[in-house]
Amino acid sequence: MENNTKNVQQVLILIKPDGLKKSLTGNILTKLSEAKLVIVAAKVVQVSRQLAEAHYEHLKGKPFFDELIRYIQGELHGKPYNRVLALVYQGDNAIELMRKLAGATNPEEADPISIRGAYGRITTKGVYENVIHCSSDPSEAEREIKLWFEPSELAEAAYASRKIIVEKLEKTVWA
Ligand code: FUP
Repeated sequence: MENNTKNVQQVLILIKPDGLKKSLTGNILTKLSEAKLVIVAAKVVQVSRQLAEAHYEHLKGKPFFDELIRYIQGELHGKPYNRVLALVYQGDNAIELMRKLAGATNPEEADPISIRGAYGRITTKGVYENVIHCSSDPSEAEREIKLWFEPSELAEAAYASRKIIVEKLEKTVWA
């Protein structure tokens, strides 16, 4: 009997500052659309040091860590590319499908038809400028999505949330 069980997953995709500077956003989104997933969230983010370090916490201590933090914060690419486009995709086997389209972490080892193989490079300082980030497994995806997005920013609830009362909240509104 055919197994029709769906394995619906969420995946965090970041188009990194090199992807934005090289004007690859459209190409990357077109390539990612081959996976036939749905977008459940998208926003432009100027990445704080705190967010960068939390996102890459598993790489703390690696020789390329500081340069990697500067890269994701956009310090290697300057204004106005000191930002990333963050997206959440959802669908059956989303992580495996997206990682295949993204290609291997090292652009030199990535399939040349993949996003990283086609557009990535290794800097002289040894950082893989590999154009996009793609979550590696469901628990990392959950950790990352909760780091980058608030529950209200997702068009569909992916994870359990709760309501809290926030008093004395300072927020910026239109002048
Ligand atoms: P990935 O899951 O493919 O993003 O891979 P990692 O979490 O292992 O690596 C995160 C980022 O660190 C990569 F996107 C690029 C950078 N990196 C290097 O620059 N050099 C390395 O040897 C490994 C990773």
